[in-house]
Amino acid sequence: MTITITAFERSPDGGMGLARDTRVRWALEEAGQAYTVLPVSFQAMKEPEHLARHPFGQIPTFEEGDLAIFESGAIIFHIAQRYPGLLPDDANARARAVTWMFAALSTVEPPILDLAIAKFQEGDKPWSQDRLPLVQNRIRERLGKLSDRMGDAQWLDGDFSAADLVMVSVLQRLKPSGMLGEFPTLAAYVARAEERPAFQRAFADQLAFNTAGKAASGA
Ligand code: GTB
Repeated sequence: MTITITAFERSPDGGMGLARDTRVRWALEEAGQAYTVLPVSFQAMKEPEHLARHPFGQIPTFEEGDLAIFESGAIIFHIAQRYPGLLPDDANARARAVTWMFAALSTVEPPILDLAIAKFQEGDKPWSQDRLPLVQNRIRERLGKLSDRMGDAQWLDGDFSAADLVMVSVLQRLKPSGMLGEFPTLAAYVARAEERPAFQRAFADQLAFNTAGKAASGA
């Protein structure tokens, strides 16, 4: 059965890999699964055909046979459960990896998303400059604790797993801010994950997807 995911027709980041289809592509590459990508424009995202795939009109989504799901975390969890290589076999180790996936999405990602909102959606508000340091310090608080927990470890808990894939994807969103550089342990962790061939393939594919035709059109 063919796996189809959705992605921005053109990601606003121009192929920096920060849109959430990249983490799904990465999981599929780690799992060795071929997939096709359905590009969706901002307008099409809010139309009934896509709303049937994603109730909030967003990307990414995942379809295989009669299964259609959304939410990058749920998609990666599904891939990790269905195919070997992304979650440990031992039940307790698997539970810990799943715990870290939730921690990445519900404890680490929210303050990082808040920074994007503070900069890009609230940047012109009169109170924006007062709020920004508060948002940044909430991120520092989380990253400091994460960095302390990792110590000298290569990965969050034993071997590389879906937990690392999700956590690194969340941390990558901080790259434009430069804040990751304040935490050398985490910067090295992200760099280590990005060296994985599966990430390299996923990144190259999304970059090609987001830049296709641009040179020819002069865009
Ligand atoms: N919780 C959902 C998940 O994890 O799947 C969130 C999905 C989501 O936010 N999707 C975004 C989207 O569809 C794209 S990834 N936005 C369109 C809309 O809501 O109308 C977020 C994103 C967008 C752009 C950049 N960028 O350009 O740097 C980075 C990340």
